[in-house]
Amino acid sequence: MNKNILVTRSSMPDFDEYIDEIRELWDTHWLTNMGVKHQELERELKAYLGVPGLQLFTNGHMALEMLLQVMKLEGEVITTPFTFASTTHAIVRNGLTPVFCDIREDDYTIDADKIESLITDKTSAIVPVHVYGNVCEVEKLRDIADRYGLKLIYDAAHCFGVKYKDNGVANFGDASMLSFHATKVFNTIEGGAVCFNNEALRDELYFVKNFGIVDELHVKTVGGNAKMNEFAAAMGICNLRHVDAEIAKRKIVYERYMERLDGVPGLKLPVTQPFVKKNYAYFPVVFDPEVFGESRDRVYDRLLAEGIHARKYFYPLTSAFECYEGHFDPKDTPVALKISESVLTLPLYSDLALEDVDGICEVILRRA
Ligand code: T4K
Repeated sequence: MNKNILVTRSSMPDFDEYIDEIRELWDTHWLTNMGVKHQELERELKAYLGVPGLQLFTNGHMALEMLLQVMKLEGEVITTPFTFASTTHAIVRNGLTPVFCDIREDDYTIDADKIESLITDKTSAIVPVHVYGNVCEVEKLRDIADRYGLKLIYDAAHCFGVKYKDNGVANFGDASMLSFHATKVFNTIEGGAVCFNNEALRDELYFVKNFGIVDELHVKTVGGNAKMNEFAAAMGICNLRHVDAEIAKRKIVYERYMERLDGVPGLKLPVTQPFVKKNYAYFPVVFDPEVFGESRDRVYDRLLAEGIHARKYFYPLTSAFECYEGHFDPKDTPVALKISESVLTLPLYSDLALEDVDGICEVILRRA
């Protein structure tokens, strides 16, 4: 192959549809600070996601960081190192200590059976990640959180539109963060949200993303600035009209990968979880070099040589980042370490041509 294929490609509405959506902003000159587009998107997302409460943010990271702030956590937070930098950084930037729990071999989510041994009198919360759109063991996690009086806050950055037992996945836990980054199944260019079912969180989140301002005379909390602007919200309004069609197209691409790669010795493909409606956000493949005959890194290099930019999401583990050197030992989570060293996420987006999927699979299977 001699094409430049990136790991993903942003979904965008037709140019004219977006222009129509933003036209009124030239009349109102109201560009940010919870304007009409912001309010409309918030309403529409609540209905689409089936969540009682939702606050929009400038991006997923700030949504998570500010959510942890308003939860008033202290001490230690049990979480996964097999994630994007954001999850761990959000914990640390709140002055909290991440305690890393290992992940499950099959779906790469936090291993609920290993959490209790990590709980101390300093633990205040669990922050699991529905990584790649795979749903965590939500019932077990709820049970542990309840028994130990811990907050349960999900990083659901990958989970737009995912359902578990017919319930929007953002309904689980005390609150969930979604990312609407350009690379996600649903995007607002940059953007994110916190979904919650506790009404008390609504005002807290609203104030914290706008400097803690209540009104012109009152500033309630030490907030920051993480408001979604009107242009981003307008992009979301447009993209939301098409998101079901986008997910359906992703499914076709995903299934073509499954068809081409299923049963190949030494390759572990994404799992199908019971009761889960997928969003086909990522296509992670785990390589067993002994059986497949080639390492993940070798396959990555060969794909790159042919213009195919697969990505090593998530390598290195966040516990191995140089900014955390000396604080954690990645060997404490051996499953996560092994998966991070052997996983490759293949290109996946709604209009990736099926012949390109075939070409990518051919390169993978060719071996060196
Ligand atoms: N928690 C988790 C578990 C997450 O995965 C993330 C974000 C967050 C929290 C934080 O949410 P946000 O604050 O981002 O809303 C990308 C994304 O930037 C990041 O949102 C995402 N996770 C992460 C998994 O992937 P990079 O550094 O790999 O992005 P980049 O610039 O290399 O882009 C990847 C590919 O996407 C490009 O090769 C082409 C395509 N792309 C990229 C951009 C920027 C587009 O098609 N359009 C674009 O505008 O992090």
